[in-house]
Amino acid sequence: GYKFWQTQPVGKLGDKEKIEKEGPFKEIDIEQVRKEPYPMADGFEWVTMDLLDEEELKEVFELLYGHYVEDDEAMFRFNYSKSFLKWALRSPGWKRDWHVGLRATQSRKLVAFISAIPVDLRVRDKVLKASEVNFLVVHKKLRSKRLTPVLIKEITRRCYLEGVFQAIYTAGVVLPKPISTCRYFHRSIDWQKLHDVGFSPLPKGSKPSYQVRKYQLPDHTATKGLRAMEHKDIDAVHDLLTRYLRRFDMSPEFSKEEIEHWLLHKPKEFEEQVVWSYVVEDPQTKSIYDFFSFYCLESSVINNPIHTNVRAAYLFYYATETVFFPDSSREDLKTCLNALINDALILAKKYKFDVFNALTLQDNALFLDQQKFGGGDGQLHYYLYNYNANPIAGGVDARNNV
Ligand code: YNC
Ligand code: MG
Repeated sequence: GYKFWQTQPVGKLGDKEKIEKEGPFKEIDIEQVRKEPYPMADGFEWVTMDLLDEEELKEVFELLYGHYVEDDEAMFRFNYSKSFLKWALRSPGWKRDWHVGLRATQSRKLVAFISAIPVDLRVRDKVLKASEVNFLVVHKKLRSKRLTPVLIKEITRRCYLEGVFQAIYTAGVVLPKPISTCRYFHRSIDWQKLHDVGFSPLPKGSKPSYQVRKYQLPDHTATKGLRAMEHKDIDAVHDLLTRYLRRFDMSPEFSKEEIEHWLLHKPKEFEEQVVWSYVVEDPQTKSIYDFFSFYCLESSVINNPIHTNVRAAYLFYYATETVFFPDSSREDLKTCLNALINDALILAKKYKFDVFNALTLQDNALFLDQQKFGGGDGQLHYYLYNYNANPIAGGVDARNNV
């Protein structure tokens, strides 16, 4: 297997040997990188999508809407909104050249897509000028024709030409070779709807009314000083999150501009709200002690007479000053995170989400059980391109589950 991947600068699946010196698999000489796109099969041609253009954005939206990631039983398919795609693909430093499409020459129809955005990625003590590759999709009628390796080679070429020689990406499938693996956990908010669409089975010996009661939430949040994040909080959140993320082996390093982009909702730019962020402000000192965020990603329900969409909130970045207090214990962190995440659930209910999802990363193990999350079938594998590094336990890039 892995006819393509075995030719690429990535680790081998069986390899268990400790890497003594982490670093690139190969040095790239920009002069040696080919200047023209890879040859494409007859009848298809490369295009660079212009995601500032509403029509082209809509074409990418529609390709993903019909053909992107489904669960194993083909009951649900991710339904990324156009606002989400603007948010995810037009982040600070984004490059038009990294929005790569494939069109059928005759009909002009968009039949495949792959994208990258820039990221300063810290792996242990090294910071890589990397790209984050996402939204790889091939039209259902063109599957198994080996278009994927060409799409990957083309986005790699375009990254190399910009002096970016490493990448991070995630996938549900196993490829050579995961640097980390997380599991999805789900916390029902509207259990009845999740049951009706076939997402949540009725546990043996239970009744629907028990399940509904189990997942009930209060109408109001409990944390004193909790409020929506504002523009004036950017510096404080940037400082807190930067210190918090240093506790993990791998994380992005955010600029203030990136904090603003990824965390603040801009009603003028986005028709639909994509991200919700909250801070906890001390009433006396006005200092920010905690913050959390979640984003909205709906899934289409593929074959249901009543429900067309499941509205899911995904836990995004969070941080708390608790870990930096002298003498603070793991138990203190656990108490604090449970209070924060319970409020996040209450807010998600207020904003009409059906389910709240989180991965087994960062400090999430401290609240998943207590907040009634259940383990899902889905796994998410994290990969690095052209970087040889030892496996990483927890603490990966939360943005990469988009
Ligand atoms: C996948 N998800 O193993 P071998 S995730 C990477 N990521 O190669 P064909 C994948 N590779 O085994 P199909 C992959 N899925 O021979 C399959 N492959 O070495 C490999 N689904 O190609 C596979 N989106 O074109 C095999 O397969 C080769 O027609 C076969 O197309 C695959 O965005 C796909 O799940 C996934 O649209 C496009 O099934 C298609 O089946 C599809 O014959 C639904 O391909 C949507 C879906 C994937 C979501 C994602 C991250 C992508 C990362 C790509 C790798 C980036 C590397 C870094 C580049 C930059 C470097 C720098 C600097
Ligand atoms: Mg194909």
